[in-house]
Amino acid sequence: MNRDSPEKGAYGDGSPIAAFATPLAESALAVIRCSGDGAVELAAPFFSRPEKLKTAAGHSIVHGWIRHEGEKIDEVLVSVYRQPKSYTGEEGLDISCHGGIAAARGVMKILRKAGFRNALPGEFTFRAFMNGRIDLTRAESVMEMVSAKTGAGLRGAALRLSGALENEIRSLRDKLTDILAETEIYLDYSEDEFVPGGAEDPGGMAGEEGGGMPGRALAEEVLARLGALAASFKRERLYQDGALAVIAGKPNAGKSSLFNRLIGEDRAIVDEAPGTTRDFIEAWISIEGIPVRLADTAGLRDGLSPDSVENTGMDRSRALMAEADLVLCVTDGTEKYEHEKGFPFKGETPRLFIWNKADLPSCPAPPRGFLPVSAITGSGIPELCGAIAAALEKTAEGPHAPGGPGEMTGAAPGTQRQKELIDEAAAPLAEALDLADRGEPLDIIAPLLRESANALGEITGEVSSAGILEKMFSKFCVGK
Ligand SMILES: Nc1nc2c(ncn2[C@@H]2O[C@H](COP(=O)(O)OP(=O)(O)OP(=O)(O)O)[C@@H](O)[C@H]2O)c(=O)[nH]1
Ligand SMILES: [Mg+2]
Repeated sequence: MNRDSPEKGAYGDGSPIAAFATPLAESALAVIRCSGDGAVELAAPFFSRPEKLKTAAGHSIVHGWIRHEGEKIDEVLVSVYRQPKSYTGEEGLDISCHGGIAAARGVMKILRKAGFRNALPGEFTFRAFMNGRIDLTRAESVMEMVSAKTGAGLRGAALRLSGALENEIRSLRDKLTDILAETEIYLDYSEDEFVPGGAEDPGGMAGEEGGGMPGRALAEEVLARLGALAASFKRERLYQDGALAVIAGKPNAGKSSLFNRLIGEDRAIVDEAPGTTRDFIEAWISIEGIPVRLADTAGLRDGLSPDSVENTGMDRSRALMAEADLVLCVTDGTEKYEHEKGFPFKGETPRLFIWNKADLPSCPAPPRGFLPVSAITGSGIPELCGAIAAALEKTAEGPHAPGGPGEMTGAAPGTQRQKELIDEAAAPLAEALDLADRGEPLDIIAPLLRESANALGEITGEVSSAGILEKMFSKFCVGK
């Protein structure tokens, strides 16, 4: 790791930093976070009880006033952290001020005077990583926790924060390192001496079929596990980023009524006249833990409408459907027209067929493949939500995706960076196995194993460079 002394004001310069940890808005409390060697000494002269603060034990709270030149700025509680038992691993203070903009800003101004500089985005977590408090997967999960939209998304992030991915990656890397160590031993034997599984094969690691590669079965196991991790990524993203579900159908089918029912409020205008919705409306909801961006669109007529605004609305509906992860095709069950299954969208996007107005006596039982619902009474809505979640899960499911909707089990990558490095670890490992199959010598196989192990090391941060770290942490929010 490059630990050359960085410029002043840059990540890792070690100077005392401070940042708002809560949004600057009217609120009950605001928290300002400070970290850095000597943080307590710096803040003490601006605190009403300087000696009390200076002698406070780690993990204790001191009550007092932030003051400057005799003026009381705000009454605060200061949580004191002593090195290395803090989030960053440095000495630190969390100052709980009164909420709102003025008090928190006033305290921050004093901290600047005291010598704290503004923290850069993610700088607290950067320091936690540099000081060995957390690995990179845990550092990234901190941001995932902050941005999680649903309970399921939070659970996935919490699993990573508790080290599920770190442990898995470290164990895979250890296995690769073992294989590499064995390989090095074989490389020390001259080729004609070496018989896999023979007297010179110290651990019998070359495997029964030979193939000339020590720890072959173990390498295959690692490769399979990397494949499973990569496959689980899509599902993780589904729970973190969410999906777009578009409600579409003929005019008057009850799309806006269904939209309102699903979001639980009267947002979209409902009217008995067809062609009511022109522009699409959207809202974020949680469906069985999946964040869903739900859109209500203008009804699609066969052919054009005499109304040009409605035609523009229909164009927008089609464009949105093309973008969607799932189209909810709503049919008015009481209508006598042909319920062509493909209507109203013929793209590749997964679809669910909904038979609306099931509450009306004139509504017959739905044809096969249609879900009967009533947007008015709410009947069939729980089943519809289940079907939406299942359909979205299916779009995101890799061959090894574990658990049912909302269930977060075991290790899975949560960020694009982690997923890419998992792929970068799998590719050379697959190549190594392939070369071994073809009887290629170990001296060209060993570097591929090393490449794979290095990619895994980058995931946890055991292998990293200052440039990569700065790029990564700069995407964090300030105060984290
Ligand atoms: N009985 C009954 N009426 C419904 C149901 N869903 C919608 N309606 C009625 O059908 C009419 C059209 O409903 P909307 O929700 O505006 O239909 P839409 O598909 O959004 O229509 P456009 O925006 O014009 O394309 C309204 O009079 C609703 O009250 C339902 O489940 N049962
Ligand atoms: Mg509508």
